[in-house]
Amino acid sequence: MNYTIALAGNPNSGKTTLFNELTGAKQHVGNWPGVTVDKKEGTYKKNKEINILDLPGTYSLSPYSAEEVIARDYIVKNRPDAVINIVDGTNIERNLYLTLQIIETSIPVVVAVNMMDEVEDSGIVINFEKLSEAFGIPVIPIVARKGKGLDKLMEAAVRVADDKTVPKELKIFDSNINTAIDAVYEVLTSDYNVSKRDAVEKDALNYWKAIKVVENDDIVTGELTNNQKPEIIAILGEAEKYADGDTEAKIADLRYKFITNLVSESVKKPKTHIETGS
Ligand code: GDP
Ligand code: MG
Ligand code: K
Repeated sequence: MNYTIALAGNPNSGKTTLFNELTGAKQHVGNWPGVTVDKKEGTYKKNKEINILDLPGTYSLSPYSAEEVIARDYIVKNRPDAVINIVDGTNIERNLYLTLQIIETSIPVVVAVNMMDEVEDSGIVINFEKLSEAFGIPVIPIVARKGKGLDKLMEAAVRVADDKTVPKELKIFDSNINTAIDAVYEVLTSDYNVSKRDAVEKDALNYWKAIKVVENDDIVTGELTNNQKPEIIAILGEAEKYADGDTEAKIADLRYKFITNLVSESVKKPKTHIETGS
């Protein structure tokens, strides 16, 4: 069985280091079609049936940069067998913003918490079980630079790919936003019938699109048909009333709140933490 596993993460999270450790020297660097963003592909050095693809480093999956559009299109349209989301453990709160958005695509995903050498040196204690339980996916500590934790990481990635384990539906949004997402989803899926075989993946794509429409995502909104637009404009108008006129800002705010809560429950920082500013 062949697998495609994509690496996604913030810039500087150690994505290239991990990619090089996993693939050894046999990698191919090209460009993503139409843009001069590096596209690196290789095979896992311990199992040649596993293809590893390095997505561009991003903080988010917004429509505003080529890197983010490449990363999200690849995840939602190509649907790799699994995503490894590499996270900088010394900066976990900021990095989990992307994690939430990857989880929202309903793709099998494993979170790799990197830089665990620095995390341990600084006295930060991360409760991996709690994070894993909260997301409903494996969360694995690694030190990419020393190759530590990578066997476990790859075992977990293959496991979620085989089992098609998708993350939990997280309770991030408020009832106003959820009502709008569900209503947009109904509009997006009322137009056509999907075969049983395609239904699960189509549903995941449409649910993701529904979130993006409520976020006022230019690209996804631009793909709406003229039939869909009037109903969707009405749904968004209603949602905006309860979101101080800005559902995009509201959604971002709710994501940050979710992460802040989760981190306060699962990451213990030492009382006298000295910022190194590195
Ligand atoms: P990318 O931007 O995500 O591709 O990140 P890089 O792979 O270029 O890594 C960013 C920096 O973090 C480099 O200086 C790496 O050597 C360093 N780095 C990567 N992994 C680790 C790790 O596990 N521990 C520590 N301490 N540094 C790491
Ligand atoms: Mg890199
Ligand atoms: K560093």
